[in-house]
Amino acid sequence: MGKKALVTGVTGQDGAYLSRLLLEKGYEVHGLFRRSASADVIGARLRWLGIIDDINLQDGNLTDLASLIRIMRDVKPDEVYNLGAQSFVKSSWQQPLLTGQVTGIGVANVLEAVRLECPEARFYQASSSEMYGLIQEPQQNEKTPFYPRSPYAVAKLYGHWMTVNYRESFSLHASSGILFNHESPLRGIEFVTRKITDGVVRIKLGMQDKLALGNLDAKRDWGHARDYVEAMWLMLQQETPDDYVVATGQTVSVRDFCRLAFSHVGLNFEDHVTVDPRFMRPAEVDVLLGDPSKAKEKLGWTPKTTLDQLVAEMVEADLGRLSTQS
Ligand code: NDP
Ligand code: GDR
Repeated sequence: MGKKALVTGVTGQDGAYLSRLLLEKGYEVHGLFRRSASADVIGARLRWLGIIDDINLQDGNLTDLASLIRIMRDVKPDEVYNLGAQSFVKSSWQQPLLTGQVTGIGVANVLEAVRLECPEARFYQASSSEMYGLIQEPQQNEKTPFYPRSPYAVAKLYGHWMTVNYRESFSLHASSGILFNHESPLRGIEFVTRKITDGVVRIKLGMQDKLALGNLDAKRDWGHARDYVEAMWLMLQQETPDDYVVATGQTVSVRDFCRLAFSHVGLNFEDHVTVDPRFMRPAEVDVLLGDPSKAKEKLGWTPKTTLDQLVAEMVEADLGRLSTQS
């Protein structure tokens, strides 16, 4: 019998790539799916990957503990991947309490449901490099102290420590992946990389002339989501649960990401990018740079996709999407 996995956040970027990976490995995949009035668009990523009919969608919500208990009882998963979150940092200042409920308390809800209904299941928590925030070391590893800079990061820190605490208190096989930014053609349109590749293509096709962004000096360690979901799976295949940084070990500014993306279609970003204070944040994370040595050594994980390949894939995907509309 193949293993059963439950993925929260199944309709998001990582949920879609992880589900495809698990299906390829022969898992029975269940996904937590929250009811929406826009049901026709909500499964778009799973449809894009051609896997929506292969996933058992379970109606529930991270804020509704009863629904999580029911689903754990019905499914009895071998592995639980908690990817669901209010994941857009900028919105977390507009909706701090909701972000706390979903991104923070939501983790406690999933852990409780696992503890009560399937304590043998292995659990993965989607922790974030945002927890390093105002960085305390130039390159961040599992031992670097945290200094969150947004309501989102504060909520993630709670989820991270709850994962560690449930591992230590109840001997759950609970691991936390501290993932640095990872992108793909399935990235949400409001995140800066996808906003840029979508903007590049609209400008190239004559649909617009300018692209308004915020802080061009921010630097991030950007990898490909397809590579990063493999690290999630590898963590749950280890005998002992643990915490791992997953990153490329290279950091690049938003400005340089623009340069790469515009030049892919033969344009100069300086002719088109403007800075708009609306996209600045009340507190910024200036630079993130991860040290993935532990994941390399213990999981045998390395990123496969270079930044140039990532940018090219994202621009090409947006060209494919938008060419039919221009
Ligand atoms: P997305 O924003 O693409 O996906 C978030 C998912 O969470 C969606 O499926 C969304 O459902 C779901 N969700 C939101 N609120 C609820 C709720 N109340 N109940 C149930 N589900 C809910 O995120 P990513 O795929 O990019 O990221 C996956 C996880 O990894 C997140 O926890 C994120 O914070 C974390 N992370 C991401 C990184 C990255 O660079 N991508 C880096 C580090 C951590 P719906 O489709 O209905 O909105
Ligand atoms: P981030 O991603 O906040 O790192 O969180 P995002 O792409 O939103 O921002 C990255 C950096 O780019 C700067 N920036 C802009 N950002 C957006 N969204 N829009 C703009 O116009 C813009 N201009 C400049 C930002 O200020 C920031 O410095 C992502 C999410 O996936 C989180 O869930 C995850 O935990 C972290 O990555 C790791």
